[in-house]
Amino acid sequence: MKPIALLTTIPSDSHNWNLVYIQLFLEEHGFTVVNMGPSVPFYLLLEKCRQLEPSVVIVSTINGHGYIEGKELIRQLKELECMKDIPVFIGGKLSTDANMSSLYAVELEEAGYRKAYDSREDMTEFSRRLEEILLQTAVSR
Ligand code: B12
Repeated sequence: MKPIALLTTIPSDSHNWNLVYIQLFLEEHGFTVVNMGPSVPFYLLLEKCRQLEPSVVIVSTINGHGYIEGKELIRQLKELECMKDIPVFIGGKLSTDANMSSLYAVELEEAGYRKAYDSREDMTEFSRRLEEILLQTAVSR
């Protein structure tokens, strides 16, 4: 059975094509993807995490509010016992200021994300992280 990647966004973000793109990217890397679609309220995400116990959670956000709502999201997620050790990644366009986004990425990592990607970083590093998770999941089974 393939490991589950839970794909989500922040409550205010109604963009969808970024989610479609990341879903395909994750599927190509060997994950079963549960895509929660745009504008996901925190409570629904928490409910899904409890229900699925995913191997990884990916937050894709491009509307510029990621650096604010992304912090609240990770705070609530890490309060769940089943999510304490699960890697969570965030990426896309983290703010409306490209220069500030790399600083916000650091803040988001300090808040609990395994890695935060601003729009200029390429997908190779993300691929590498996904491959690590696949390997770890295979070993722990
Ligand atoms: C299409 C679009 C819309 C459509 C959305 C349709 C739909 N069903 O999705 C509509 C018209 C509805 C819309 C609305 C709005 N939009 Co709009 N939209 C866009 C647009 C033109 C393209 C986005 C897109 O689909 N890209 C295609 C996907 C595949 O690419 P991507 O999103 O860039 O994702 C890539 C990376 O970000 C990265 N990535 C994404 N997620 C992740 C996650 C991880 C972990 C990693 C590693 C990488 C990663 O990988 C992807 C592929 O390279 C962009 C401008 C642009 N050219 O990017 C603006 C843009 C995103 N929108 C913007 C805004 C402000 C809005 C509105 C608030 C406008 C308004 N005032 O009403 C609203 C409301 C949005 C809301 N509430 O969230 C801004 C966001 C500001 C910012 N971040 O700087 C942008 C950047 C336009 C701009 N230059 O100002 N939008």
